Amino acid sequence: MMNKLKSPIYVTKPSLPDLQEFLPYLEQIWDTKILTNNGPFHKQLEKELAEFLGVPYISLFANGTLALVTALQVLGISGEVITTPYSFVATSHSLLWNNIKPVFIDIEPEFCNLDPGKIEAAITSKTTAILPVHVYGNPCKVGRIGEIANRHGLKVIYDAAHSFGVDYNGQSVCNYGDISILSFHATKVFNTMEGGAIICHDANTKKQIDFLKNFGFAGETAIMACGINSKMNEMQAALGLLQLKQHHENKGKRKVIDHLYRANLEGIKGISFLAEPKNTESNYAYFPIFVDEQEYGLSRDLLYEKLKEKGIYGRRYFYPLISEFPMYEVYKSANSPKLLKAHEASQKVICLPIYPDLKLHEVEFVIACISDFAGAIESKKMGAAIRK
Ligand code: T4K
Repeated sequence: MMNKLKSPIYVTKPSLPDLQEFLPYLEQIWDTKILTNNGPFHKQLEKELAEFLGVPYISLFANGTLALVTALQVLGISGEVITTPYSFVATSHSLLWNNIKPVFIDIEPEFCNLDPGKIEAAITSKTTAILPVHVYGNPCKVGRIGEIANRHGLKVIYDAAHSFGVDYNGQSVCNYGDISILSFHATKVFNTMEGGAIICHDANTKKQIDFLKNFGFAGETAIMACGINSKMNEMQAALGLLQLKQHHENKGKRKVIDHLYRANLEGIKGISFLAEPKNTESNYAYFPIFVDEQEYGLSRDLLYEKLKEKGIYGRRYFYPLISEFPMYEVYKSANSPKLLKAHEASQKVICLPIYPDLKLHEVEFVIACISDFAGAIESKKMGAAIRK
């Protein structure tokens, strides 16, 4: 049996630039005393990110949740919105913050994204939009979702919190739909400690978003709507400028880890993982595995606990389903038999550690533990059979 790790490893660990490189940025902030409210680093990061990602307009935010809340507000979404239960709770919280009723539909098991085949049956006279999530950074079926939305006059807001730097069919996945949001939280592939962004297609929408994230101020004295304060500050923006420089190198390191997991977990009975998405430049943000208790011999939760005993702290993203939380289970669409695939994935998933500084011997240790536990069960079974 494998020993325990000396230092624990977590599902992720944020990357940071060299501290020395950050100091000149801090000195400039200290010199100029421009700390926030669309300062020079904020402006520069918006410009550099739009170029880097290949998107037309981007507005920085204090976090991804407020970006989502504002994205719905700027598009005037109301009534009912069709969404997925298999996500981080912020996705649906953004609806409740806007007094919108979430309507949950099931996911397709291939990538755990909202199933386009289930959208039309959920549309009512109150439906105004669809809010899908590119879960784990894997693109949704954007073509089909777009067609359905057009046919029914619905807006599409993509929660692309996991999808920084993901390209689909040769362009940023954030260019699909009416609007997309990103998260730059510490746990994301690109972080500004906390942070986020909205990506939109036209200058006027960006202008409205920029008003809304600054209390709704449209000039010094006019207020255009009940906006909120969700501005990114200058320290976060400066950090973002440096983080951008190391993104490609970090993505390369994540890719090696992803491939190591794929190559070595493949043979373990009862452990499965998602295929590599086609026509996609991935960001390798997460590495979810799915545990089939019958075949593997241990339940997902037991494997999760046994990994922790070894110092490996995965996470069960996304368990429980959003629809199982008290403020959501009251909705008819939260009824779990209708959300069969989402329920199944949620019961089976563990996201394994993946981040640029994760050492390859640590990845091998994770794989060896998963394989060893299965082996231990097999030999126990064999022992029992011999004794019979
Ligand atoms: N939409 C989707 C689909 C999302 O997944 C999220 C956020 C959002 C919207 C909202 O975006 P933000 O408003 O957050 O920008 C984490 C994050 O807090 C959350 O941002 C993320 N999704 C979600 C999937 O995961 P927790 O509670 O699991 O994180 P936590 O603090 O337990 O961190 C996980 C591990 O990462 C820790 O065990 C250790 C490591 N870690 C974490 C932090 C915060 C560090 O090493 N350093 C750190 O500073 O929610």
